[in-house]
Amino acid sequence: MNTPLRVAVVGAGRMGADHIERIHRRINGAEIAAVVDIDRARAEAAIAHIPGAVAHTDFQEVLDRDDIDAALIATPGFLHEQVLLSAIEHGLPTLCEKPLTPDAESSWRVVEAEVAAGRQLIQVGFMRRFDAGYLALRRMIEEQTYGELLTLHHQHRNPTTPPGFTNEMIINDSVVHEFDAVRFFTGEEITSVQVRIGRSTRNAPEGQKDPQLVLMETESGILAQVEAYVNAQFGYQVATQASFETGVVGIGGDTEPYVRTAGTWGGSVTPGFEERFVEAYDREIQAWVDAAARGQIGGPSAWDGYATAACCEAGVRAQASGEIVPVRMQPKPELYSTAPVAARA
Ligand code: ISE
Repeated sequence: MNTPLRVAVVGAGRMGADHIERIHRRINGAEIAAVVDIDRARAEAAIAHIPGAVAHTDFQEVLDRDDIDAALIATPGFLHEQVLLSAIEHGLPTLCEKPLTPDAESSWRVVEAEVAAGRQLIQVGFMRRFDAGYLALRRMIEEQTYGELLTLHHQHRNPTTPPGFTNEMIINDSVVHEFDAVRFFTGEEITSVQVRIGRSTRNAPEGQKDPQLVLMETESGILAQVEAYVNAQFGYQVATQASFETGVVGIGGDTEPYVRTAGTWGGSVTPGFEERFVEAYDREIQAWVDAAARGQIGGPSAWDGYATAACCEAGVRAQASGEIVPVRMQPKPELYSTAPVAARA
């Protein structure tokens, strides 16, 4: 048996703690060797049950160790750039939760650092690429099972937003996944974004307009629209309907169990993204671990992180202007010349 990949998790908040449990309990070929969090007590609590794992308060302490093979970054996006650049400098395979960084300029610096290093080390946490429904739809698009894809209709509904979730975060934190999903489904870049804001729910916090309709166009003219509705109250729903020349395909619909009881029929709604995408997260992290053990990445790249950051930037400008805003991007470096990595089911 090969020795397990020794992983340092950076950030012991909601996603970090979730990934620590995942790697500790369900992922093959990896173990938690370190956790970094500015809050030492939180870091220690996250690994209290994992023998041998060490809590740190600074990523540099991890870099100074010689027994760490890979890093998983799960801190807020504004803290990512420095950790990513150090990871690249040290040749450390890294999975970075989305967003790669909060804006296109800093994401481009990460891409440039990888290009200078001459190898891809950063995988971005767009876990939906590992969801069975997303993979099935992508295959139908590639194989033209129902003819050409014409339009995409996405629903992105969250029950509520955490404190401090701004209007811009609807684009940067939620719609960012839809930008990546459209790129994943179509294999094309997004060329423009428009955002329309109409009547808002009274359940939105001060300053936030919810829901928002986002319309994007791809290089070949496919139109994709997203309803981003992040205070929908009822639960979590992320779904897509795709219209083809000879069929319409839906993914992310309600699943079993289907229950009849007390004069009602139906099932339950998933409460949040951890439950909705639990299998996708497991597959994502397994693919990353397997690839990192070979010094490679096993999913979306830093280029995908940069491209979605450019879409978000256009999206935020479109929120403010109501105009159709072109997505401005640098040319794609040769290092990323292969098509975006698709997960295999
Ligand atoms: C959250 O950060 C996520 O990444 C979820 O997948 C997304 O559905 C949600 O809207 C975001 O706030």
